[in-house]
Amino acid sequence: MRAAGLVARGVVLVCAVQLAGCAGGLPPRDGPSNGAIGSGGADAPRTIATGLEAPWSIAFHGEIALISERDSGRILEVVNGGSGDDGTPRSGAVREVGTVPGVAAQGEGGLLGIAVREGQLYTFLSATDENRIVRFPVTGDAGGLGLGDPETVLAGIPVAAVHNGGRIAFGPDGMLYATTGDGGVPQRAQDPASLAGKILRMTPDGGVPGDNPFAGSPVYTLGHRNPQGIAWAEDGTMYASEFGQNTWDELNLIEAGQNYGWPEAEGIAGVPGFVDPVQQWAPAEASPSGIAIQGGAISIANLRGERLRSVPLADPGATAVERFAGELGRLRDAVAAPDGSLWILTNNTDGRGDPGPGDDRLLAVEPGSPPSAG
Ligand SMILES: [Ca+2]
Repeated sequence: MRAAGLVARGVVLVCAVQLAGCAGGLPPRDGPSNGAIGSGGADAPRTIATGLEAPWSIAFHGEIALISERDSGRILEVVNGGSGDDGTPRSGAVREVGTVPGVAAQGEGGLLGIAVREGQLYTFLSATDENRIVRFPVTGDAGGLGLGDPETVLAGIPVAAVHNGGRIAFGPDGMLYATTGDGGVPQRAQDPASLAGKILRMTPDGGVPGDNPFAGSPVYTLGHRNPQGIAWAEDGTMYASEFGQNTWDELNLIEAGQNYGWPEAEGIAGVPGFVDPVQQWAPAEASPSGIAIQGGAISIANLRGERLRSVPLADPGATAVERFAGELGRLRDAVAAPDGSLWILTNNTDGRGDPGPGDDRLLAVEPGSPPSAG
């Protein structure tokens, strides 16, 4: 398998650049490793970049990886795909593309999700008085990218110190989707007139698509507390991760016009009128942010749970594979990389984590697969 070969080679390369922890890949971190399978050994992550400051999101401009930093407001590019011409990894090889103007980092807010379409970089950012989506033309070539003039795509999303949502991505329908949190005001999630506590769907220019479920509104689904991950299966099925309050974090199957319950229902509650999640986890073992679909699984980056969890796409309610528990610290994002691997962002430098050597890091791992495959 291509991915397996990539990861196996990664073990050697990581050891070549890291003096410690070669026997088991990266040095272990303090923390539980309760039954996690597949960690260490041939499954060891390949380091793409190090020294990131509170990174939040990864997006690909062609084959060039871009990273957002929440507090600095910087957009970084990974130079030469993270390796030199001879395949030698260039750990930490990132350069600044530009700084997004207007970012007012506060609490969980700042420069959050990013997405790329047709040479434009879309950013979800917290300003002093609102969250908004702003796009920029990406200028220049690999190793010398820049940002052109900003253009606001959607403004007026409520901002707060917590629960800003903030993930953006283009769906297979060519539309831009954005997750928004309740901003600490739960009832907003049930208010169709509020842009908070929702998943939004808009045209690349920020217009309302004619086939949105609520006429004239970018609201696509409602009843969300703090969703931070969205991804689509090949058949177009959309999934979203969501932070619950104290009891259940969620993985939801997203369908237009549906209500996912918050704050009237949390987790699998069976309340009529609300859609239950396909799977739920206790926040201490989860706290899910970015998700990606690659290799037959939905892979979920978990913050407080400090693990990568992969749910089999063929049966999203089935037991998940858990990897890297307690080894990498908090995980913020997961994306499907063009080379078939899964790239993940650690999140240990934003004040809530315990930074290890090189943190924060962008890592390539083997994509998740169903636990009972074969
Ligand atoms: Ca729910």
